[in-house]
Amino acid sequence: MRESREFYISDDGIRLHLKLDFPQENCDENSDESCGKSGGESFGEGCLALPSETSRTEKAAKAEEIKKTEGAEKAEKLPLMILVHGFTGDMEETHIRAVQRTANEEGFAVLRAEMYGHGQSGGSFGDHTLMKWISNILTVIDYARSLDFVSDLYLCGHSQGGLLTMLAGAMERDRLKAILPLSPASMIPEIARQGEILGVPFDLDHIPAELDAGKSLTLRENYIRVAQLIDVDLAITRYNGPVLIVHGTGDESVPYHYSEKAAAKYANARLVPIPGDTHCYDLHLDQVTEAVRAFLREMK
Ligand code: FER
Repeated sequence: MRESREFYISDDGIRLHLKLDFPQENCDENSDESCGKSGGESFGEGCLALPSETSRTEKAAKAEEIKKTEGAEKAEKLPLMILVHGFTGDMEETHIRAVQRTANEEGFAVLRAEMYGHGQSGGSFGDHTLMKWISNILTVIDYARSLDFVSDLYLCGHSQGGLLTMLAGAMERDRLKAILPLSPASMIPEIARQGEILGVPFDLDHIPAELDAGKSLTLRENYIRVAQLIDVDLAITRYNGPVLIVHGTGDESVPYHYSEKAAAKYANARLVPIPGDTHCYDLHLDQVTEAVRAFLREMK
């Protein structure tokens, strides 16, 4: 049985907070059912059929077989999904946990990762930019590739983490079996170029030094300067693998129509609308997890 782990890796001196969760085996320590453990056979005292020489040999052979099976189980590879939160988010948010559990239930290991300036990772929120997040996710992908139990890699992210998923999909197109941008904030670069961020207009020739990002957080100007350079359309055209986009049609932070546009441009995308739902799926989180479950099942 593989154990969940919480740990840190370094991205050029910035610590990244990660949690790795595994599928639960369908048995527990106290249950003999379907575990491949002792099958109720006993040669101990009080046993009616005392062990003959032959049965001892059989027992040894059986023990050897069990050992081999356990070895094979340990060596068995698993698909792994990297999962990233959004802007001001973290890995413990309800929707992130729900997607993680769903993927675990479908037999995927899940590596939740917190990006620069978020959760327990290093860096301050005010200094975060999409380029720092890109550097972070490339490091997380390299780490995931180094794990010997990993078969196929998947990348999933919510909102700004969904945009990151689309960008990383293009960069790691040969390494990601599928990507799952959830309510991706794919419009950030476009609106930043048009002079708007977080619903607040700004003068393109005088980018404000600081912006109020809510939750008592302040965003600094480099966030905007970096966002303006990001080419989402290029990223979309460079990823030909399967894409699952899930998006609430009542999302007020990232309007649904941006996902319609993105899905239409991808070579191989499925868009699942969540009727009337919000940015973080306050109404129908179950529909989100069912869409993710169905997609992952088909991929396996
Ligand atoms: C914005 C709209 C949405 C924006 C960020 C988001 C920085 C991201 C939301 C999220 O990740 O949940 O204008 O600007």
